[in-house]
Amino acid sequence: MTVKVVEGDFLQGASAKYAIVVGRFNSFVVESLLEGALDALRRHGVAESQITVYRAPGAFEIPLLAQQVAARTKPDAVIALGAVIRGGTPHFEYVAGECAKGLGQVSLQAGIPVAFGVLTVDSIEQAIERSGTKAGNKGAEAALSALEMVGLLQQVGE
Ligand code: INI
Repeated sequence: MTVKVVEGDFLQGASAKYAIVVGRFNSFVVESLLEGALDALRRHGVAESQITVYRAPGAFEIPLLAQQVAARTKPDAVIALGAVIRGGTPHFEYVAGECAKGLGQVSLQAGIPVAFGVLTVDSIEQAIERSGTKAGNKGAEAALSALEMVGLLQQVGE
């Protein structure tokens, strides 16, 4: 008996259309996430004409912008990028929680992958580590996840 396995790769999503929704807050970190995401898409064959970047004020606003972009421009995937840094304030919990919850809703509502490249970290040091230094670049990881999911969804039901 041969079991059919359906799995994405990084090839099929190359001709798809991607929207990157970026929160400007903590921009010194977020711009590195954006560079990482763009670099990952380009190096996997996605043309720049297939990518549009949208900027929101902060992570709290990312879900609404992502929802509107998904509804009005019909991308194949959204890549959400931002940085929520705790810094000892309870504001963190609300902003990070609403951003994650909202993006999950957008994904299911629109029926497209929404990659979660929003850092939720305790310190600026952790944010720097995850935006292109010793812990990799979470923007690039999010872009790869979007690419893989686009290819995977193309295969479902084939
Ligand atoms: N927005 C972020 O993207 N990251 C943060 O760390 C952050 N903190 O800590 O306050 C943050 N706040 C702004 C928030 O996203 C909204 O833009 C603001 O509350 C206006 O609605």
